[in-house]
Amino acid sequence: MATGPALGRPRSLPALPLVGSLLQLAGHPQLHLRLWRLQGRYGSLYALWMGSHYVVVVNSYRHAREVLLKKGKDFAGRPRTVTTDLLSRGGKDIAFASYGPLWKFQRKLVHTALSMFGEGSLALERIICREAASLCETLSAAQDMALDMAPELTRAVTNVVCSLCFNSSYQRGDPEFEAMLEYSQGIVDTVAKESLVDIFPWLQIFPNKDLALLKKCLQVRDQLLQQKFTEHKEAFCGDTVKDLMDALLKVRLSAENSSPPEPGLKLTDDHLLMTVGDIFGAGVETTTTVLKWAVLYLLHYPEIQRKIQEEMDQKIGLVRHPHLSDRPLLPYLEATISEVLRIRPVSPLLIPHVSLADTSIGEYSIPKGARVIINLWSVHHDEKEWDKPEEFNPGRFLDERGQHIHSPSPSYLPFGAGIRVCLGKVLAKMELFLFLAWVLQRFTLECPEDQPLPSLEGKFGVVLQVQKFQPPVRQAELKQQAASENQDTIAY
Ligand code: HEM
Ligand code: PLO
Repeated sequence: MATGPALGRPRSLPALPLVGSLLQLAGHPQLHLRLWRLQGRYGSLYALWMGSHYVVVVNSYRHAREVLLKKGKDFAGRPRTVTTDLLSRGGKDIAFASYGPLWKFQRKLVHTALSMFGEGSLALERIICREAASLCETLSAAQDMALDMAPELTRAVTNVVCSLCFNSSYQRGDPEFEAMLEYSQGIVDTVAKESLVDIFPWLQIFPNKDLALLKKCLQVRDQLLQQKFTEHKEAFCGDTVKDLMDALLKVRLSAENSSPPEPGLKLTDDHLLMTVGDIFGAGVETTTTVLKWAVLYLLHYPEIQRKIQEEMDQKIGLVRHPHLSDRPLLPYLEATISEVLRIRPVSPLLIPHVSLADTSIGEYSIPKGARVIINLWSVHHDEKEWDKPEEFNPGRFLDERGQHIHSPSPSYLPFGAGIRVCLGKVLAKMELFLFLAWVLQRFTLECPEDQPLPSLEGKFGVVLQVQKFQPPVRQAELKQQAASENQDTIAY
């Protein structure tokens, strides 16, 4: 068979011995924006060195799809880093685990458990609606008092994942919930930031503030997870499965009892704990972040909020609560959610992938062991694919008659794609729709006139967070509705 000419490597940023290309990246806290801008000089696919690690940066959807879908298996690895190893006890979770039979098994288990508990059944919808009702009650009760909506959104989302993982939930002011908020923020602030320790592991021997904070937060998280795990193990009888923790215990039990035992599929306590830790952590931080971005954009674009509410008034009214089956009736709300996920992707660089064999992307050869960063920010802000990409315009996701939702460009991958696609995509979409529908049916979000609108600039990290702000909340005058029901107005 004729072989083509040997492929060349992608163009590389200049690199110095030991530090690699760090000088070009240092001092830019928003790494996704820095990597986006470097396209101007190096093209949409380029390479760089982080210390001794060869890193390939993908900025176009064509190459992103090749990596994630067409050659998904070639690129299904994950890098091992100091901070993610601490978070996942050496990759015993799903998100930061290397590709292999155990990772596949864990993913399949969680997938099955998620379908069992809700996706596709009414159970999960009921849980989300219960939390949405409680959120609306809290907002309603706030009246003129100052209220920071962020922890309320977090509690609502946390309770959904908590019900799913542990069959439990938190009341307002629960000290365990407060501890969870604190440790999770500490982890988000310190994990997987391509920090110097991750690039130069030997720096661990020196005192490091970030690493110390991460270790302290992980101690608190581990204590909490361990306590839930012990309670479940003691109560587990093998028959009734109330939550994800039980489901994992049950599968482990049947795997242990099967003969012959499946080789390479031994799930230790650490594997179970870290798997639940992933679902809990991902379940809370991602969905809450998107809800905060959605609120922020609605504050900046009141006319879009009004359009969502008009659609809700017409299609649902106020005499009943929104259901999941209302999704086809509310295309403008759906389009708004899609636009939020586009303009502020939660995971702007996904989680880095690693090539498991010598392979290629487009016309370039990629060696085994390369770290591949998919810059979702670039994919979602590509001017060749999106008309005025920095403009918040839900209408771009609607067909000409404004009745059906569609993506105008394939350059859209908020949940990734392929073998490593997000495990919580269905759950997250259910939550985003129901929480926003419930809140916007009853409340108008607005910023008090004397307050500046909060910034739309994100804070880069393992998730792209909204910048911290403490907006006061007041309940303005009630708006009369046709059905003589009241609609509260709440300021965020
Ligand atoms: C991975 C996005 C919610 C669990 C990912 C990835 C993205 C993503 C971009 C990385 C894909 C890759 O590396 O190629 C999102 C967004 C969410 C969301 C935008 C909310 C709107 C959730 C929820 C859960 C979850 C609710 C849990 C129930 C996971 C897990 C992985 C993952 C376990 C790792 C998959 C693997 O490495 O095999 N998510 N996610 N996510 N997500 Fe989500
Ligand atoms: C969030 C903080 C938690 O305390 C621990 C945790 C676990 C899983 C991580 C999640 C954090 C951040 C978002 C991640 C998720 C796994 C998949 C998800 C990285 C660090 C995304 C969006 O890729």
